[in-house]
Amino acid sequence: MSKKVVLVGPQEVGKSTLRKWIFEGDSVIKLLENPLEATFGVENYSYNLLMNDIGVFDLAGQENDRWFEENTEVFNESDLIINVLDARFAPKILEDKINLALKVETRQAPKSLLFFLIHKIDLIDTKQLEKIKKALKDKNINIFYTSIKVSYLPSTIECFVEIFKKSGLEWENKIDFDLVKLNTSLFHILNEKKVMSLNKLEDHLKVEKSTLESLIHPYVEAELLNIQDVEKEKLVYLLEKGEIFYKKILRTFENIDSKAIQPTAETADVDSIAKYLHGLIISDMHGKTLLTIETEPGSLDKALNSSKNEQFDIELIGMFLNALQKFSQEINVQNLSSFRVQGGNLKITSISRKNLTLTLFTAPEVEAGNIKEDFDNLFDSFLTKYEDYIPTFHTTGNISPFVKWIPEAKEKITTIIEKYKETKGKAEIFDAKKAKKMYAYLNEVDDKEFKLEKQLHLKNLKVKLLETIISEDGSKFMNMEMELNKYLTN
Ligand SMILES: Nc1nc2c(ncn2[C@@H]2O[C@H](COP(=O)(O)OP(=O)(O)O)[C@@H](O)[C@H]2O)c(=O)[nH]1
Ligand SMILES: [Mg+2]
Repeated sequence: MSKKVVLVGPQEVGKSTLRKWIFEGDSVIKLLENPLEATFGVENYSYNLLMNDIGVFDLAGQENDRWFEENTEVFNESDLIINVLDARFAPKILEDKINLALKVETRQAPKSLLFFLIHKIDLIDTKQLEKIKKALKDKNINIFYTSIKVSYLPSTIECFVEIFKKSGLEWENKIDFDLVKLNTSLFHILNEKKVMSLNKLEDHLKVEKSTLESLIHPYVEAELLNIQDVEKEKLVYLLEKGEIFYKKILRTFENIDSKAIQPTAETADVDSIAKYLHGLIISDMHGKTLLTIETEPGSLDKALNSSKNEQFDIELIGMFLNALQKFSQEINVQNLSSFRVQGGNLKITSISRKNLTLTLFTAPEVEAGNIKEDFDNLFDSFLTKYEDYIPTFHTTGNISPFVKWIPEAKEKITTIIEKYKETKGKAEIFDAKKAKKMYAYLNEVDDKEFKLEKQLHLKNLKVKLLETIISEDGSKFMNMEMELNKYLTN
């Protein structure tokens, strides 16, 4: 995901300071003591927050009027425009500037989210602040009152967390069931109509041509579908393997998102491991299955085949995941080293390494982030153990050596899930108050006397902690607390 953020406002209001504080973890003490050099024109920075590439366009204040007067393109395609204004401006001036910004920005960037910061509130008294709030109270806009003076930090942090939450940052590679449905719909219609032109499919699935091509491509490669040019038209149809695939797999997935089906309801023991993890599959880049492990007999089958399709074939799941992954990769244009499909009663999390993919099938409420590291390790131990054999598997398709690993893997899986059950109560509840307090505390640390390395570490910790607060990730926060304690006692 990439987001374009524009920081705009008159000169000296604090735009560059806010940018360096939030995205770089700079010390507010230093920023207040040593002002930054004035920005000229547009300065373009790129940051990474959670899984998002963020391009920040820091606009020079001296030219503020120019940004608004000329038909400038700087706002085009932006996701977020943060307008910074000085709290010391008269209420009437603030109102005028807000009106002008709204007019220009809604015209130039109709899709962008607009935010207004009345910044440096440490420099005005409560009476003045009340006057401003009164003057702006009828404005239907996102407005925040901020300052980076230490005593105002906790509330300013709240403001930025809210801004980022509203801006829809991503913190997990997530594929939602709409994508799964697109795959099932494609096969469903082809199975029904036997053959269809690309144009008709576009209309039927309501997708753009390029998306449709990305959708079809992996299936053509796997010889499930074929495309043929017939009289200036491109016709798509199911091959025999595709028909089997539809009957044995996709029909099952057509209903998997409906909440009415409760695959785990039949599990007798309410706190059994299978209630958390139904099972896992290791497959290769062609979607061939190396190994299927069910946490309880039939647990994976039950979870995946909730519609009780008699022809269901678990061996083909890998192929489906592979196509899904390739498709998402193409439309997101990014390398998915891990991805997740989340639905009403099932969560599918995949980790890819060295042309192999390990996929976990869990209950939707299981926080995959909390167990991912343990499964990374489990996958690594599998890869190390079978490193030499895997090329042979690619040529022969013989899976019998892998089966010997199952008892060992099952033991490890049990340990991982038991540990998860123990810590989940603690980890799942994200202590936002504590995290924000900690973040504010880190901002009070005066790092001037620190060695460069320690200063950098602090900046890094701040940005990481901010990410944790935005994503409300309980287990990440638990780890951060440990890291912070270590840092602070050093
Ligand atoms: N008192 C106070 N000063 C601030 C605050 N934020 C930034 N400043 C100061 O405002 C001045 C201008 O900041 P700068 O980021 O360069 O403004 P820009 O021109 O909008 O980029 C600097 O001296 C900052 O230290 C704040 O919250 N309170
Ligand atoms: Mg500046």
